[in-house]
Amino acid sequence: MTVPVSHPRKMSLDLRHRLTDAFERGVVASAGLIAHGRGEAFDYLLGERTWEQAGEAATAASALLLAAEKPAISVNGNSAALSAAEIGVLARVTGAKLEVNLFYRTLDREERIRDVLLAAGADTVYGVGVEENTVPGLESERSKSDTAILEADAVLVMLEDGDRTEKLKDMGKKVIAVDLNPLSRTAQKADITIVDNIVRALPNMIESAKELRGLGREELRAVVGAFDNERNLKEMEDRIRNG
Ligand code: PTJ
Repeated sequence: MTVPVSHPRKMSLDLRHRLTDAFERGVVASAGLIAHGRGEAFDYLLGERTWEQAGEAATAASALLLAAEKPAISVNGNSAALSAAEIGVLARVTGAKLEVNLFYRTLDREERIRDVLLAAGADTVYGVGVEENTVPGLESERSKSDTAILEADAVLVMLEDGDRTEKLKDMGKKVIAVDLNPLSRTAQKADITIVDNIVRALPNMIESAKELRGLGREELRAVVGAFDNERNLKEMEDRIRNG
């Protein structure tokens, strides 16, 4: 459906339709539509804009991916529906591997999401058809990780909540989250949390990664080290409560 350019909520409605179209194509889970609604509510409260805290988190996140030996980007139905092209670009700029990882996992959805990423320009996509639970202590289907995430030292997870971040950290990995809810378990447990809409956060990460990619590992680590996630989350929470 085409929303008229004059509609005051055009951007928000266009994003909704990306989700509903992707749901009809079997990419997004039905619960993904509800998850999007929760994100919309937080985005509305934040004024649907990128705050400086989110910009700082995006810079630190790009530095962390660039500094990693084996970075990986985990992709679910919602992130593929909203940002497939940007995910492909970020993977290329940072050297990260892409892996499909789903909560409502079916082989059919894994293949569809892989195909969306390939059509958007990704080179290789991991995570399709893994049958083994490979993340210790994680009981959901998200435990079926492929080599990209298993071998990674830094993982970007987007639009998911639950206990995976804790388990990935228990495996010694650094975790970056994109989540509009600063109070979610994933947002709270990640090393770097970008409290922003994925459609704004990923272009910011790409821009930062392009600016930072000339730096050496030590300089990149210094950028990461200067970032305080706890304070950043608290400031974003305050914005929501008092804004
Ligand atoms: O594709 P699958 O099978 O892996 O399923 C994915 C969903 C999204 C259904 C699943 O991970 C889920 O239920 O997620 P939650 O627990 O609802 O968490 C999603 C989080 O993402 C919430 O904290 C939302 O506020 C946040 N969120 C939703 N849309 C956006 C967002 N954050 C950033 N940008 C968005 N556009």
